Amino acid sequence: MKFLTLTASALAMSTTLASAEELRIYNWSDYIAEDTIEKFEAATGINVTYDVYDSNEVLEAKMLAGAAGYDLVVPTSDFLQRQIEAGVYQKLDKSKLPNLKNMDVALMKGAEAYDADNAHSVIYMWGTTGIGYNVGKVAERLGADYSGDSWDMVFNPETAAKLADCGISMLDAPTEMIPAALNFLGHDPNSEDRGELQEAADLLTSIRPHIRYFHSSQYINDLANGDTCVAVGWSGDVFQARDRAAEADNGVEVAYVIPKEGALQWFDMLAIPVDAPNPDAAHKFIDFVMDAQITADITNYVWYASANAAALPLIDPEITADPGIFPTDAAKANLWGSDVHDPKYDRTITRHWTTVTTGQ
Ligand code: N2P
Repeated sequence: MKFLTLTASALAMSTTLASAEELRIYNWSDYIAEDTIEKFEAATGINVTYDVYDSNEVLEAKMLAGAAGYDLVVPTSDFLQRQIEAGVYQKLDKSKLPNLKNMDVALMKGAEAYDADNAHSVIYMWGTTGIGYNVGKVAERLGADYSGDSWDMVFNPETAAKLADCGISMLDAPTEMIPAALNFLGHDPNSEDRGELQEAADLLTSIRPHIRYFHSSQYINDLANGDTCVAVGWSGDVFQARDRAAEADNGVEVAYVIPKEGALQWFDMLAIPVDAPNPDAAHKFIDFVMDAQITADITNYVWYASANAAALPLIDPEITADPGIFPTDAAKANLWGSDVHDPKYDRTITRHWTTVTTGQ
């Protein structure tokens, strides 16, 4: 009797194990709708483990080390390209991705600059790196007629000094911040000129005393609560801050601006590591998020632009009409993409960034 019971429970256990298919996702923080994972689990019976990061460098270190155990990750396009070259990602099996037909052809064509034939990746969301600010506090310090549409707000030491007391934060993203400083100085944001890079680093060092912190996710709540008043940040994150402030009804008005000098435009890409334990489930998830309604739900929650043409009619008109999320053609003309640079350039950037952030 006892033997039989044991056998029965052993059987039950192996059935559970067989049916509990796992999918491990590693994505940016604040980058998915509240119900996306739940809906995917309900639709497929696959259990999802969902971890987050807020830095391409952190993701890259894990990917290059290998055996991270993830089935799906979301590098930004220039990082993706370098990681493809390092052999980190597998080719997608497009026969498993019927919803590819929903993607915006022009945007996917743009992403081909980083991944030929879109062989390894699909655009998850895209956006810009601009400035989020507290409208009231900035007006108090710079005057009501300060236009707030320029990198002057953070890169001009005199302006930054006036804002320092209410808190300026900057992304801890060297490959985004140094090019923005280059652009402000009138140089090509992709410049590899050592002298120009030094000038950009010097500019950042000169404003360093006015920067409260370098961090790439904390600024959402800090802006929303009025604990900081200016953040160099990612478009959707700043809109989430605006949304959180409105929900808290705390009198904080947050605005996002793509500075008139221009800004970085990036694509975040869904990609499957070569050593993914469950690439089949990863394909299922990619196809799931390319569903028009699912991706519209994500954009409606995180305020990042979708590259899914079929989803556009399902996105809140407030979002599709906002030039901070879907830039106007005039603003688009000033956006730049991030080139992939050689390892020597990367070491230079890393060295400058250490000096800027630690003073050493
Ligand atoms: C989401 C940040 C995604 C933008 N919090 C970074 N490419």
